[in-house]
Amino acid sequence: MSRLVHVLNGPNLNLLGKRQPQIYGSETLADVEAACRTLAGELKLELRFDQSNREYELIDWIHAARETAAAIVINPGAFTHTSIAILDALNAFDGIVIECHISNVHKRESFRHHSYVSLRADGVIAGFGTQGYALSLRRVAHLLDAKG
Ligand code: CA2
Repeated sequence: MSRLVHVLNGPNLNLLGKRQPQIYGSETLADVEAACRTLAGELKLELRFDQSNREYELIDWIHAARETAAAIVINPGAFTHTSIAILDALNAFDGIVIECHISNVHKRESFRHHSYVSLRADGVIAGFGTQGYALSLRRVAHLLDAKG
């Protein structure tokens, strides 16, 4: 059985660590990817890690994951709050879906309180900073281990 986890990052997350450290911290996305790779090795997960500013590219990766991945960890960025298309793509994926936000979206502007992606996600994490990615991977490994 596949233990491939595809970690997907949406728009503007390429700027992580370069602006707004008070909200998103000082780690870059490359730092987050490196930490995820180390942890994935420990958890015996295979990892793909991508970022795009383009909605269609995220959708294409979700479609590709249908054939290859056991789980998707997704920080859809602002598409969280707008994209029915990403929700539809995730609804066509049979594996585990974890929605991961660096900031606590519920403590922020009201337009960040609603998530289309949460309608599909098996778990949601928010407000744990970039540590949320590691916690998401741990949850995926736990669920895959439980499936046997
Ligand atoms: O908290 C999160 O992870 C978000 O998904 C981040 C999105 C935001 O639109 C969501 O409401 C919550 C924004 C990502 C932008 O990332 C930046 C990082 C550093 C500097 C500028 C943008």
